[in-house]
Amino acid sequence: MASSNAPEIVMTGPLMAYAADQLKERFVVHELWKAADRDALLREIADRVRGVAAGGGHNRVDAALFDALPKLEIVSSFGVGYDHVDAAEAGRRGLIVTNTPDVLTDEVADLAIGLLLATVRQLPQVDRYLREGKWLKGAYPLTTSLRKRSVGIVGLGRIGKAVAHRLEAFGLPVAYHGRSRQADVAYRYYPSLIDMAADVDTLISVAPGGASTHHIINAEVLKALGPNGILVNVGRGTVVDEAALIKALQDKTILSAGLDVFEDEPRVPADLIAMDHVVLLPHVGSASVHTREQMGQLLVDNLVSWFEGKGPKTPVPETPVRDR
Ligand code: A2R
Repeated sequence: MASSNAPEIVMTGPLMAYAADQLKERFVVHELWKAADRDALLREIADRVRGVAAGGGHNRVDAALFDALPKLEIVSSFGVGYDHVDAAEAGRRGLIVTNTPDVLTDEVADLAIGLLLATVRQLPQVDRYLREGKWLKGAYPLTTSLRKRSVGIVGLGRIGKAVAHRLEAFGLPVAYHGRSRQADVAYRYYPSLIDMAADVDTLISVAPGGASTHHIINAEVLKALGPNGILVNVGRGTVVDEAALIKALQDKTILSAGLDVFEDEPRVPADLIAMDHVVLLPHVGSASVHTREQMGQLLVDNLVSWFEGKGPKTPVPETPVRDR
């Protein structure tokens, strides 16, 4: 238990015990999602709360919450993606927003490669085949292959580069699309996503969510990817026009997809679930004990560092870094 004069913070939703227990030792914690009357709790604590710990993507942290907490200084968010936090608005108000980058990069990149292999070699389907006793009647049909594939990465950031390094080890050519060419990167750059999709047969999306990436992988991009095309998405579901993807899969405009993220999580369209030729994961990119503990620690460390007057450890680019 924190002392009664410890800084007061709000948790917007549940966090893993590893992080929540540390927060409760250091801060007076108000658990917003548990309040019977959320607005009444916010009114009661408005003059005292200086921090927010934001877990996961479902509880929005936006102008309404900032208005309700006029003494707020910092929002420490769990995960590298922070599209559930209105960071631009926070920046306008001089508030700090932090996320948990880097500590999950390798884990998500590993998952991306696993999902790519699972999709190309149909690993979940093959597993089901064996369990259903079908091997006794004959071999599983031959699958497509990673051999001869070329990959376009949408969003060559920290995770995208870690995916690209792994693909190099697999002997696959890599290209990338982003808003700008990266001077220190030898992979082929495409300013146009549709041009890249036309030149490769495998797209891996590791781009963040938000307005600038909304539905950039659309019907035209999928058509350009073509009938041998495979889409892997480990970034954000909103980057892909899910309805267009479903149609492209149904019409065989592309071959298959491996998806760890969806537009309206945890709801996954029945049309996708009904398809046997896609691989669907429940947003588990960073979901190992090791990596989730590192992320939780960084969420805690950002708040501790801030309230010790040492500044935020990993502020997002939209927010000003300011000393207390
Ligand atoms: O556009 P650039 O050159 O700033 O490259 C960034 C790219 N990106 C975009 N690409 C295309 N269109 C856009 N509108 C756009 N906005 C950003 O995404 C950059 O290469 C990449 C993001 O890289 P990082 O900021 O290093 O993020 P990290 O750690 O790789 O994580 C990526 C995403 C997270 O935001 C979560 O949504 C997910 O993976 O876990």
